[in-house]
Amino acid sequence: MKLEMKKLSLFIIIMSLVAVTKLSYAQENSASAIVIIKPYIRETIPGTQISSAYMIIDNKSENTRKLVAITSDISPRIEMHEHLMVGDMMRMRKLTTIEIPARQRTVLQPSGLHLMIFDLNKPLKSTQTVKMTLHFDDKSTMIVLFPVAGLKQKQPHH
Ligand SMILES: [Cu+2]
Repeated sequence: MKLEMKKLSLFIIIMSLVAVTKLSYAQENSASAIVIIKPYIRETIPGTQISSAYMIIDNKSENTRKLVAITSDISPRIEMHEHLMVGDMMRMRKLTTIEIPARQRTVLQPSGLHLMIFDLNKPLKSTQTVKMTLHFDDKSTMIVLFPVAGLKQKQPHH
């Protein structure tokens, strides 16, 4: 009887170790360590086929992550952009990646880093939500729902 109890507790200890190992493995090796805060995409300006999208990317992992691509059914061409001042002019520049340092947040916001959506299949209306897939450098992906923000809300000048 005593031996059985010992065996059982040993079994429980081993199983909990396995569970803990699996959990930390999952956290360090998938996009679960990335949290997206307040995503939104702009309603389309009538007569245009472009939009831009914003969010805060929170990297809770110990590793620097890079956003490398964005895909969606709404458009065949979604780019990562930054705004920069060239003399007195605000210009946009295409980026190949957006870095999110370990244990830090990278903010995509008007007049700063943003996602630029070209060649929209359909105009975006403020009642809808848009699904986009974020692709990271560790090959992980994350599907994010972006509510469409109406034109009356604060807009960047593009
Ligand atoms: Cu842009």
